[in-house]
Amino acid sequence: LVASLEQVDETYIMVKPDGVQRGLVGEIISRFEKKGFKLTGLKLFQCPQDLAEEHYKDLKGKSFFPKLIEYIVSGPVVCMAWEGVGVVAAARKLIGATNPLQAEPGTIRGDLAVQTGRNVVHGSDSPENGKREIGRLALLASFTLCDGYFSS
Ligand code: RTP
Repeated sequence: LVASLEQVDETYIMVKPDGVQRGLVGEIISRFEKKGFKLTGLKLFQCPQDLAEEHYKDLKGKSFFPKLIEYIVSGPVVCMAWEGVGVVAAARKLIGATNPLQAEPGTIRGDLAVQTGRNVVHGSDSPENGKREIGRLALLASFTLCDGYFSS
């Protein structure tokens, strides 16, 4: 009964081009699997410019925006949907602070990165954005979900 009252959310996790190029995809997937979250979608693809700009549109006015878009489209990314109770906030904790030098050891960025502009992974910042980001991928990149294959 308690479990049924808990909200199951979904989050969008993207291994950025540096993470793919450095061979960190398995390591990153493994951290979410070991934590106990459920993988419901996975796709390796080259992110088009317009999708990258839409994904980061809230940062459009920032000085680093052009470099950020250039980085995101510089090579393939791995897009994933992960499901679970509290998954959005927990994923942000597993990922660590935006600046990898400030990210705690034990987090993905804290263990695997040094530069803000090469911080290996993205995670949605709210359940609403998780749904929105996954929905956008479904629409623009034929990203489909496979849920219901086991109950957690
Ligand atoms: P993300 O959206 O990628 O998960 O990252 P975040 O929430 O931790 O950080 P956010 O402020 O949303 O920034 C998005 C991404 O932009 C790049 N960035 N560069 N040069 C800079 O000062 C700077 N600041 C942010 C990073 O790749 C960051 O993850």
